[in-house]
Amino acid sequence: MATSDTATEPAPGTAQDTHPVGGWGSVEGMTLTEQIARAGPGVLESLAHLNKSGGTMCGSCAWSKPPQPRAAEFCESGAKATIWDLTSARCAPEFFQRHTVAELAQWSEFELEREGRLTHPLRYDPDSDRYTETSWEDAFVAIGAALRGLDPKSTTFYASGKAGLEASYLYALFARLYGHNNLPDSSNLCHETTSVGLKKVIGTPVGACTMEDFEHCDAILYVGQNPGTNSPRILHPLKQAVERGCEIVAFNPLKERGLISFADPGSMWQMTVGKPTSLASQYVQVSPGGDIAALTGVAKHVLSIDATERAHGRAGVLDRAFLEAHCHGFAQWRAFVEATDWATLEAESGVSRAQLEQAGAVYAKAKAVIGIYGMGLTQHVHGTQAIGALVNLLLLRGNMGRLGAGCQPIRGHSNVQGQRTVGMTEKPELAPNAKYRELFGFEPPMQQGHNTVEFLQALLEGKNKAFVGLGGNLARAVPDFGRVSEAWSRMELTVHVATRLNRTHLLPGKVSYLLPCLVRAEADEQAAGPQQVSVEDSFSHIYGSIGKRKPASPQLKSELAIVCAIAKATLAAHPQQKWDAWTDDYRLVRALISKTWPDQFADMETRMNAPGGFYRGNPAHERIWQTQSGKAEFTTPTTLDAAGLDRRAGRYRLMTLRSNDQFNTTVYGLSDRLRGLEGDRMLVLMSPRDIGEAGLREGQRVTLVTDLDDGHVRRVEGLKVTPYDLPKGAVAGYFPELNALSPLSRHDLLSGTPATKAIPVRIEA
Ligand SMILES: Nc1nc2c(c(=O)[nH]1)N[C@H]1C(S)=C(S)[C@@H](COP(=O)(O)OP(=O)(O)OC[C@H]3O[C@@H](n4cnc5c(=O)[nH]c(N)nc54)[C@H](O)[C@@H]3O)O[C@H]1N2
Ligand SMILES: Nc1nc2c(c(=O)[nH]1)N[C@H]1C(S)=C(S)[C@@H](COP(=O)(O)OP(=O)(O)OC[C@H]3O[C@@H](n4cnc5c(=O)[nH]c(N)nc54)[C@H](O)[C@@H]3O)O[C@H]1N2
Ligand SMILES: [Mo]
Repeated sequence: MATSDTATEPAPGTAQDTHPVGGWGSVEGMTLTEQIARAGPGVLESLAHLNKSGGTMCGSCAWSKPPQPRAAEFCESGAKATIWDLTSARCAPEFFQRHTVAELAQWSEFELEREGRLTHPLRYDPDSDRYTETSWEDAFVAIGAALRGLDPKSTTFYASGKAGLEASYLYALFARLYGHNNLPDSSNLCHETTSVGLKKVIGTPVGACTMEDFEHCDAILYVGQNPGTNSPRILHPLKQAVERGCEIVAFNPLKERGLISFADPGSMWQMTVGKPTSLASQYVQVSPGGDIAALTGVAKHVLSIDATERAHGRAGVLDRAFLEAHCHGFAQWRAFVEATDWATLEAESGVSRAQLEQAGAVYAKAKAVIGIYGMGLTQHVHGTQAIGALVNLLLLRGNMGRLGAGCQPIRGHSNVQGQRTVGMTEKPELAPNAKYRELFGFEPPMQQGHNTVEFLQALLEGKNKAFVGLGGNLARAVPDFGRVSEAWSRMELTVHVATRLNRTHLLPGKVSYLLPCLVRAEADEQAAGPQQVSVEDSFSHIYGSIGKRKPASPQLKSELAIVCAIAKATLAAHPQQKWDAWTDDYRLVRALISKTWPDQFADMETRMNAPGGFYRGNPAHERIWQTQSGKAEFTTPTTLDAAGLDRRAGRYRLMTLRSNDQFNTTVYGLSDRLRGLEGDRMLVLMSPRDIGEAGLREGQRVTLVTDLDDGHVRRVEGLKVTPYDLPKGAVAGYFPELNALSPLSRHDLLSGTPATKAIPVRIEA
């Protein structure tokens, strides 16, 4: 259905509200959360410092921090995350005296996190089934001894994407000194598809745009990313682009309000008398997993426009010079597209030829185009191919490596890209091994480590004996939650560096520690004085970040200090491995990062504090293709269905989503304001037509059952049928409540990213 309307009218039977994103509604949202989190005084001052040079870099998303920040350079989501961090609620040892782990395991995610910040190091006592206070010293000694007693290859060091570059660099170094490459991070659950898929086609594992490109593009293909909730600060450049005439074509099964209309909280005029800006001029409601077909259809139309133009003696719309000089695989791909008929493309994408042609017409006339994407492309069995399909389209007209053009993934955690940059990877060939030898005097392990899915497989087989987590709520965030939680407690050792209590902590291994750390907004005092950390955004810019708030408890340690102390307690002393000195002064660690990657990180110490940070460069941005062929690669699809599922009767494709009131498994409340859904997260969204055809009624509670014959039964009960504007055969609900339905075996075939955007399900009334 949807075409070029701004879609402020709710579809029949849906509960969507009509408020634009960003306006007064977001201010109300902030006030509410502020009350819930009971943040202490001074929180507004902390917010005012966010994302400005000399201030704190927000821990919510990885969007850019502009050199000329606005007065309030934060969004509703960033404010919620910061206020949540700075709560005055405390989850102290007395709390654990009152509650056993078995009892807490019955609590919801929201109830657990609402108890507030962890204040003391805790050790699990199996006799009383309680976490009890311990000293840092005892904790480190015990963890070191436990690690020394295990085969390093049977242990996993995970990171969630928040810890700064300094702690992450040392964490990866520690893993390799200890003897493994088992270094998955949260990227393995989201943009690993990018690390592998984008690298394959344009030779860089990260986005190739800069902020400047947003000032010069005249079309944006916006695929499977929800800016209103997950990266709201991007709405400002999008709005500015639209106001100067740029067209946005959205590809998304669900009409996300953030892509439809935006009122700017920074513009008093818009907030009071002005009209909100309409963002997407066309909304292509693809079927979940339908993007390879949809983007191929758009490209097919571009090829046909080109043929018509040339038949009339004009130059055509393809960038032939670019295709000739810079691309590989074009002829083969073109033959595939020409041989694929429209009926197939329509069936596989779930959208009409007319709509795909309309998108093709916008693309063909635009001089500079950016392709933006998120989890709607990456979390599929053929996610890497879906990224390839977007890149194919961009390459056709040379929209790569020039002003106003490029391919830009929107990353999740605020430093998830940076953690990969500084060596957090399971792939030994991506580790800085020569520098490790030179700077630290050891031979790094060259055996492949495991990514998150491989870790979970090893866990289920009883082969993974220890887990150290630098943040995250991994057991809850991954597929097959049920089987995974059973296996989790069988580990010999579990260590969590965390800020708040979560479900994974309630699955203690035989020896188990919960180590509370500072958040980014808190002052980090070490022997050499107040310490800064650094992070990398989605545009490969590096920024210094300093916390100013008084820590939630005098007991807290920084992530870096905890990593160094565990390393020191585990490894034999070595003169080149200066865990104490590095803890005293993080500048020494930045100096190591500069020495490890001098081309990218030279003079990091001063450059990271310049307004707008510093750019570590990106070869694809300069049209240097570090791919196998040395050129940008066209991807000839092996399938048009990114989900890799047949369309049998009674089978639906379940997309798992984030609400406006959550950060991953951290659920702040029950309001999904932007989608007009309030008070309940146990929902299954469905089109009114599908509800009718399935003989269901609105409000009825149903059970979703995973439709996969692999010997495992996966069910989630009590989901309320809720009409929503969705394509036929698509249903949607919330992560993490529905994670028990997601099979671990379904993941992107090249990168291992779990396929949580088209889970095959049946509905039982
Ligand atoms: N407030 C807040 N901010 C966050 C987070 C949070 O939980 N809360 N999480 C952070 C993290 S770690 C990440 S990775 C990012 C995630 O940010 P996003 O990439 O936006 O991820 P999702 O919200 O999971 O889903 C994105 C969109 O994909 C659409 N979609 C689903 N299936 C398909 C499909 O097959 N094709 C297309 N074209 N679209 C599809 C959905 O409707 C949804 O709008 O956000 C980060 N920022
Ligand atoms: N079905 C489905 N599943 C998904 C997704 C989906 O779209 N659908 N998305 C996936 C994605 S993209 C991701 S990234 C994962 C993430 O899922 P999670 O692992 O839940 O994400 P985090 O936000 O990293 O973890 C939150 C926990 O980290 C700790 N924490 C918070 N701040 C800090 C800090 O500054 N330092 C430290 N050390 N700890 C801190 C707190 O204890 C908190 O409980 O979920 C994935 N799972
Ligand atoms: Mo993520």
